[in-house]
Amino acid sequence: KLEAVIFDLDGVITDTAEYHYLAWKELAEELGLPFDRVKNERLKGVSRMESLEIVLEDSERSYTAEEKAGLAERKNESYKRMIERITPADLLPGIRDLLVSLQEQGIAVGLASASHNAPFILERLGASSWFQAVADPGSVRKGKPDPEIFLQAAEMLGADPANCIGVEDAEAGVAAIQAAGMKAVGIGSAAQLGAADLLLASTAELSPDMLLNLMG
Ligand code: G16
Ligand code: MG
Repeated sequence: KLEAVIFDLDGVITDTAEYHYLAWKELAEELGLPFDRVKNERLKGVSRMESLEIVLEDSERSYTAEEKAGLAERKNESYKRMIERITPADLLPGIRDLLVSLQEQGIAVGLASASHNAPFILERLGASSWFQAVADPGSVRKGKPDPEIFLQAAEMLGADPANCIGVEDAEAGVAAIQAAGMKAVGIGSAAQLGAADLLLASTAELSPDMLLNLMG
């Protein structure tokens, strides 16, 4: 029986990756470091501090923990200015209808995002009321592919992980869902997400019936 669907945010509910890209690029340029869209791919689903390590990997000089905290803060301030522009029109295709029908069918909905800005983004999208639980990445010790954040969301919803489906666009995210004992829906291509229990090219293809069938 399907009790809950637990979503990733970036790449599933909305596409914040472009804003992360622009904010990291701005920081990299200030530091005189190369940064492009290829490198940005490696930041998807990865925490802010781990992302910074990837941005700094070509640097000739090393940074203290304090300096790193300052750089991450700088990136986050410019990112926060960008996400103020988000509106409900930025929900990815099919997501609004899916969340409405899950609510109508009494299926719980949770969020398992690595982003500390997730509550603000849900608010800007007008999507907060569809989520009964938002896991707190600040309280999670290990990021994806560790299952911790998906397990926290299931626990907040009072759902048995075996009766949950997770939806992800990142390889580490699909691995996290499966390690949590949940069924994984991957949004993307087989090259990265071949391990998913159900693979879809776009969120537009998601439907409640498809999710109910997957649960069996
Ligand atoms: C998102 C993005 C990552 C970002 C991370 C942390 O994860 O995909 O690129 O680094 O959140 O974001 P913040 O700096 O806002 O805390 P997800 O899990 O929603 O795909
Ligand atoms: Mg994602």
